[in-house]
Amino acid sequence: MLKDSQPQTAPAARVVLGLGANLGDPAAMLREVLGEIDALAQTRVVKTSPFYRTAPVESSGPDYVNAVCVIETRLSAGALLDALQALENAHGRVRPAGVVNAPRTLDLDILLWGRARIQSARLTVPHPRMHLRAFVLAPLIDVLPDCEIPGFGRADALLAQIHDQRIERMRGEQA
Ligand code: A4P
Ligand code: MG
Repeated sequence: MLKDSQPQTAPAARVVLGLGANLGDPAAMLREVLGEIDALAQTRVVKTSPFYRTAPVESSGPDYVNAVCVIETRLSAGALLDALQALENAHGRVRPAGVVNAPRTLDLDILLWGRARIQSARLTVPHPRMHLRAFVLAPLIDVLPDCEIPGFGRADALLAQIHDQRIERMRGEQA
C-alpha cells in the first residue's frame, strides 16, 4: 500500500533501484538516501538488500558500497528519474567532463520497472549493463531470488557466469 495521503491516480509499479557510492562514507550515504527515497511522493521502499563492498568495475577510486532496493511508486518513469537525479545532485554528485564512470558520492539507477522494457532518450530499462555486474546481481537475488531480467534471463544464472569481480557482503551493514 502506498501512503494514505497520496492521490490514487495510477496503479503502483514495482521497481528495483541500484544504489552505489565510493566517495565519502558510502554506507552512511546509502542508509540516508534509502530514507529519502521512501519519503518521495507516491513512493515507498518495500525491501532493501544487504550492503556489499565491491571492487570498482570499469571505474576507479576506492571500493564501492552497493545495494538494491525494491520500491512501489505511482510516479512515471521520467518523474522517478528526475527525483533520483535530484537526490544524487543534493548529495554532491559531480560528473567530471570526459571521465567515464568517475568515482561518485552517490549513483541511483533504475534497474527494473516491473517486467517492462523502456527505451527512451533518457532511460533504458532493464539497465543495459546490470546483467554483467556482480555488484547488482548478488543484492538483486537477495531481495528477489527468482528474478528474471527481461531480455537477459535469470539473475542467478547470470551471476554464476561472473568470476572476476570482487564483492563481499558487509556484516551488520543493512539499512
Ligand atoms: N540512463 C539511462 N538509463 C538509465 C537507467 N536505467 N537508470 C541515463 C538511470 N539512468 C539511466 O547516468 C547517465 C545517464 O544515463 C542519465 O542522465 C540517464 O538519463 P549517470 O548516473 O549520470 O552516469 P553513470 O552513473 O556513469 O552511468 P551509469 O549508466 O549509471 O553507469 P554504470 O554503467 O552503471 O556504471 N563498480 C562498482 N563496483 N560499483 C558501482 O556501483 N558503477 C559504475 C557506473 C561503474 N562501476 C562500478 C559501479
Ligand atoms: Mg547512474
